[in-house]
Formats: sequence, structure tokens, C-alpha cells
Amino acid sequence: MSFRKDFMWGAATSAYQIEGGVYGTGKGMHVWDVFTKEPGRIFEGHTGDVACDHYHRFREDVAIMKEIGLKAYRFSMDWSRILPEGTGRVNEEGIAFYNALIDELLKNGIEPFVTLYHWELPYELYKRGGWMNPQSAEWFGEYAALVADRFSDRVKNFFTINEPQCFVGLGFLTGEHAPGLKSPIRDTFEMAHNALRAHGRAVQQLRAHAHQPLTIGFAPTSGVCYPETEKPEDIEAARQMYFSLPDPEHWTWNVAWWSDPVLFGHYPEEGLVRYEKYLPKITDEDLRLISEPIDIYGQNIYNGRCFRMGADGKPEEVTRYEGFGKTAIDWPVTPECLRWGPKFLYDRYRKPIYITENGMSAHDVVSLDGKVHDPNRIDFLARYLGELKKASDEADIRGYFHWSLLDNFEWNKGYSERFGMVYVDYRTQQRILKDSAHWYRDLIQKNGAEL
Ligand code: GCO
Repeated sequence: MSFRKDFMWGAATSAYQIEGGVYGTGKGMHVWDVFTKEPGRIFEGHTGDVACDHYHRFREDVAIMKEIGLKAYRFSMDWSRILPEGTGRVNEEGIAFYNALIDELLKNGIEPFVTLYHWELPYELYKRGGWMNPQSAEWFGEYAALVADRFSDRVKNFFTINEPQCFVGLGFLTGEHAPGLKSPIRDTFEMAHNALRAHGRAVQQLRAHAHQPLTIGFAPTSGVCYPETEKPEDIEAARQMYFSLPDPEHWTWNVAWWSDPVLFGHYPEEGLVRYEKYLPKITDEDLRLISEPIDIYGQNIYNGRCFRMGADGKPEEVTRYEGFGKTAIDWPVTPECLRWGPKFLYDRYRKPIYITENGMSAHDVVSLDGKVHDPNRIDFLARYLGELKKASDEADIRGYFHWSLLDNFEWNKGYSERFGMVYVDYRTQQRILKDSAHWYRDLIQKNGAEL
């Protein structure tokens, strides 16, 4: 049991969550820039206007990555920083920022993995219907082509869209995230379909404009279903549940509706029946576009639910015991998800897998000794990565990106949740490596041998 020799140990961030540099940088507005100014939307009225000020401090942040020994860094580009109106006019200052960041990473021997879309829908495109507009696939393609033109001489690895489950589900069904709408279910299926078309168009455009062969994937999320025991029937129960489809009002929380069309070129039959009255027109041409071949499968995984096969031959959920472990944000601690998630995904989709996000929020504080002690995060990582190591025997797993490098703007929870391996004091922008960052450095050096 071991990780590949060339395993990519990394950490992840996203543009709006860390960059700041919103004003005076030539950037356009996106839906989060607007949403965070709405009273009552975000914890204590926090915004990403300054965030970790990474826009101005990226050199220091890359030095921190180097100190931790990261082999790879996953970050996202803000579409509206590059194309302020979403299409057309280019903001050269934004291009220069990402160029400098990429160069700094490469100079320090850190492999960049770029995500094109981590939820920064340009506001000008939102006004034209955003993902509801079938043209959105072309808009996103234009952006992808530009990114490939300008950066793919140095960047080889790309993810198109991040967690469509969230930007459609939280943005347009529950309204907790930008743009904060409670849209008809019918609309959200249309948006999802267009977002998948946009993914496909981006894959085409990245390749068409690439300066070298690229490795391309996308990065959906999922709550994993894992088995109570290793009995074949329990494994089968968990697998069935993992790829099952929920009720229409929660429909975005699933794997198969998003990933089957990308990897197989068709939506799951069960969903076509179940969601029939909400579906847009789906053409063969759309499905060909959506299933434009990709190279790798990225998956964000934070937790899961446990299942066993019931006496009646139907999967049943194993209830959590009282006092079950949880993180500060109230998510359960379920290390098994990092074994069974990648295994089930690999069995089904047969693509090399990257864990594009995993980590935990804790109530980290600076102690009297000036350090940030986070034994709970170390314990969490040891457990989760131990399970991922088991999965490495059963699936082709290429890398792991810890969420997150830095404490950052946690969407509608503002700065109240700390997911970083590096503590950020938002008053001074001072960074302090938490104990977990030192632990991770040792782990990387030994390629996880001691897990
Ligand atoms: C994502 C995630 C991150 C979050 C993290 C903790 O979409 O990639 O939502 O942006 O910060 O998952 O919630």
C-alpha cells in the first residue's frame, strides 16, 4: 500500500476566496462581488474585497507553499478579472497578475493546476441571463481559449468548472450563495445543462489553443456513500446509493447527473424518467459537446454517509451514534469517504483521479506561544489520508489538494470558518503556518509512508 512516486501533494484555493484586489485593478464585477454587498446575506457583512490580499502578496504565499514542500497548487482564475465584461475586452492587468503568479510557482518548482470557474460569473453575463442563456457555452469557450492562448505555454493542467452542484444548487435553488435566487427547478436543470455544455466547449477551446498537450478535467463535489463493512452486499449498497438521484427539490446533490454525461455521453436513465417534467430540450449534439473527452477526473470530497444492505435487499443508512465526531462547520468526520469515493468513481468512470479538495474547518487561534496548534486537523488528515492510501491500491489516484492553503473567505459564512493550513490574521494579513502545515511538510517528504 503506497502512493505513486510522482504523487502530486498539493493545496487548493479559489480566486474570490483569497485574492482581494477587487477595486482599482481593472477587474469587472462578478456575482459574488455584488451579492456580498447585499445586507444580511453574508456572516457579519463580510466581503471578499480584501480577503487574504493574495493579489498583492502572492510572492509571500508561494514562498509559504515552497516551505511546506507543495508539489502542486490548485487555484482558480477570476473570469471577470481577465474579461471584465465576460467576453470581448481583455484586462491586461489581470493577465499580468496570473502570469506573475504562474512564473513564481514554476520558479519554485510548484506545478500549477488552474481551475477556470470557481463561481465568479461575470455580472455583465449574469445580466444577459448567465447560465440560463444557451450562449453561455460560447462565452465560457471564449474565456477558455484566451486562458489557453496566454497561459498554456507554462500551465499544463486545467479543471473547467468547480462544483456545479453548489453553484447551481446553492446559487439558484436555496439562494444561500450568489446570486441568491430561488429559481424554479426547471430553470436549474436548464442552467446545469448549459454549464455542462460550457464545460465541453471549454475543453475543446483549451485544446484548440494549447501550446502543449494539456491534461484537462473538471472538479465536481459529492457526499460519498461508504459501506459499513467490507461485505460485498454492503459495498453494493453504498455504491448504489452513491450514484442514486435525490428528489427534485434537492436534485443537484448527486454524482451521476453531472458526471455520467461528461464521461458517458448520456444522462442517467433513472433521472430522465424521474426529472422528466423539469428537463430542457437535450439534443445529441449537446451530449457530444458535453462528453468531449477529458484526461482526468477531479473530485472534491469532505464527508459521507454510511450504508449497509438491509434484510429486504435494499440499502439502508447506518445512523451516526450520538456524539459522532464533527468539524467546526458541523460536518461529520468520516475518513472512509476518501477510500470509497475514489474507488467507486474509478470503477465507474475509469479516469485517473485527483482529490481536488478535502480538509476541515476548525476554531483555530493563535496561542500564547505565538503558534497555531491544530491537533484536530492533523488527526483529521492522518485518518483521511490513511484511507486515501488504501484507495491507491484499488484506483488510479494521482494527487491530493488540501483545502485550503490559507484561511479564507468561506462564502456566506465569511471569515468565521478557518479551513487553512496557514492561519491568516485578517487585521494585519500576517500568515502563520499551523502545526498541520509542518505535519504536511513531513508527510510530503516521506510520500505518506507513515500513514
Ligand atoms: C468549493 C468549495 C470551497 C469551500 C470549501 C469549504 O466549491 O470548491 O465550496 O470553495 O471553501 O469546500 O466549504
